[in-house]
Amino acid sequence: YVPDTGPRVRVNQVGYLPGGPKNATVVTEATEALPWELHSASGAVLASGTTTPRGVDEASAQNVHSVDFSSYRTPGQGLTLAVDGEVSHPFDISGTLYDQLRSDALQFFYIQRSGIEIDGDLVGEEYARPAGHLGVAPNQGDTDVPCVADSCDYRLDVRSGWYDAGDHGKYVVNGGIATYQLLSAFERTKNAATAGFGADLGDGTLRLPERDNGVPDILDEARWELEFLLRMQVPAGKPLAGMAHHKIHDRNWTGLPMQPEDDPEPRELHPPSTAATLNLAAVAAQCARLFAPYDKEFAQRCGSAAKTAYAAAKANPARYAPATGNGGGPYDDTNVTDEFYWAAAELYLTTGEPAYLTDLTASPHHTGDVFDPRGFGWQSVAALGRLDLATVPNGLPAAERTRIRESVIAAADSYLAEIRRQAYGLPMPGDPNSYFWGGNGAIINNAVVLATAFDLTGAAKYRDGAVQTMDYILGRNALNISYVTGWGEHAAENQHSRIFGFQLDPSMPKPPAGSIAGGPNAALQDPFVEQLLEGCAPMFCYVDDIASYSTNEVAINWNSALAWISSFLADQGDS
Ligand code: 9MR
Repeated sequence: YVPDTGPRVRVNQVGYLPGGPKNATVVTEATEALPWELHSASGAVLASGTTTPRGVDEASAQNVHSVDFSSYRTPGQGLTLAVDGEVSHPFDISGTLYDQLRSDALQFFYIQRSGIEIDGDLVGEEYARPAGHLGVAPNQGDTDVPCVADSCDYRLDVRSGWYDAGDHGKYVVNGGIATYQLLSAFERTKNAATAGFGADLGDGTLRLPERDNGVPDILDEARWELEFLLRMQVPAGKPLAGMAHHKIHDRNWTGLPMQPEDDPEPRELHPPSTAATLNLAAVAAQCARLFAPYDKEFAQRCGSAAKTAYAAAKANPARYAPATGNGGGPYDDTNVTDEFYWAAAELYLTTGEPAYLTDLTASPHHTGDVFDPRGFGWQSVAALGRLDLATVPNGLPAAERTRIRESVIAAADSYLAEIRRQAYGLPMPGDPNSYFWGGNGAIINNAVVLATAFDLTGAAKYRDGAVQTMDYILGRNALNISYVTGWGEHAAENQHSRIFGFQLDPSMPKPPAGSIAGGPNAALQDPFVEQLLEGCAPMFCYVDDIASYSTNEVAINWNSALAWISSFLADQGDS
């Protein structure tokens, strides 16, 4: 199977910031430098130069050249780059490129909501649907869900939250990291000296039922999940009180497409896990400090849930969710030292209490290297604690703060070095291990570290690294595809989702603009790509087909990364 990858000149199809780096990659057999020309929409030559031959790129197995046209800074629309007889997809140069992407990426969460009617007046009639999983037939409802283990013979009301991805499951560890990233995108605008240029995450900025309620909309959206996470906590008086149930999902997998309100499967609450409990502790602690100015009662509810959860996890430090099961994903994790570190960090940042500081400093992650070359994610969360300790005001001694900040900057330097090595400008090594399930989310998370280094230092090279990372996501890649629906001339639009079933049933919607696909996965973990893509070079191990859940699903934790970075980049404007 050889996909049509269009013109051999690969650009960020969305575009480039006027003052930012402007790089392209050209696929060619040529070994000598080639002339390039930047063209206006009407064909005028705006700039020209010669390419830099880069040899064979490891991840794509392509012979490639790079083009750097950073010195051209004039805003324009519909520009193209011409090299070697080929003309790139069109792109813009503009300081406002990422403003709308910030809101599209965030708007995705509203459309993923469970337990509430989706209002077509807010997001378009094609996305309108009745509330899912409130117990209205044929749904069996999240309002009264039986726990399926011997240890828990009760039922809980665990309505609300977001559907995790293309399925109708709701998983605390993944809900936790996604909520963290929305809260962190908001918290950044309060703390970063480099934030605020056009920053707008306030009230009335999103199309939500809660808009104009005096609370920033991004917090309103996060709260829809926070309320779910709080409901997943085992109530007082029950066994393992204070811990969080790991997940709730269907007893059996359903087929595609399937709107949430049509799901007839029994819903099942799975037993508590230490990882889920610590995720709840961390995110509820963040909630407590960020909601305090807007809703004291809710902030206190979060704060008390965070403390109870943390204590329960300490009393039950090794309850692991199984790696097997049916009807939902496992989100299994048998190393929770990083979750302990993250939770202690968030609780310390919120409360300043010495007990959390003691636990934090005793953690192996406090001084260890928490920044993986292949990014952080739901299974490895130590980086979240480190990033927040570096950016959220706290009472650590100055030398400690310096050490923590330097660790973020050192990680960013290593990602920059990788970007320079990669002809497609990625902050990840080029071997197959970088191309895993959900790798697009992890790639963007490395850009989040780069962006944080920019916030800490003001050094443009870090911001430029974040921009180059988005070049890869938005089209400067071997498949010449933007992985974000609606963004770029040739973009993913058939992501695996029961809700966005257009490819199977044209009466259903496509994924909304701003939905990011999981991305190339060299391990080929679904039957569709196992057959279709056998032997693929890592960057080619992706297909824009609804059948491929291991390369082309939507998910809240990847969209939260996209929301964070587009919020950061929207702040950069013309600079
Ligand atoms: O994103 C998850 C990825 O890291 C795992 O390797 C994969 C297999 O366990 O599961 C992914 O998460 C899926 C979850 O299990 C169920 N809902 C859809 C998620 C995205 O594909």
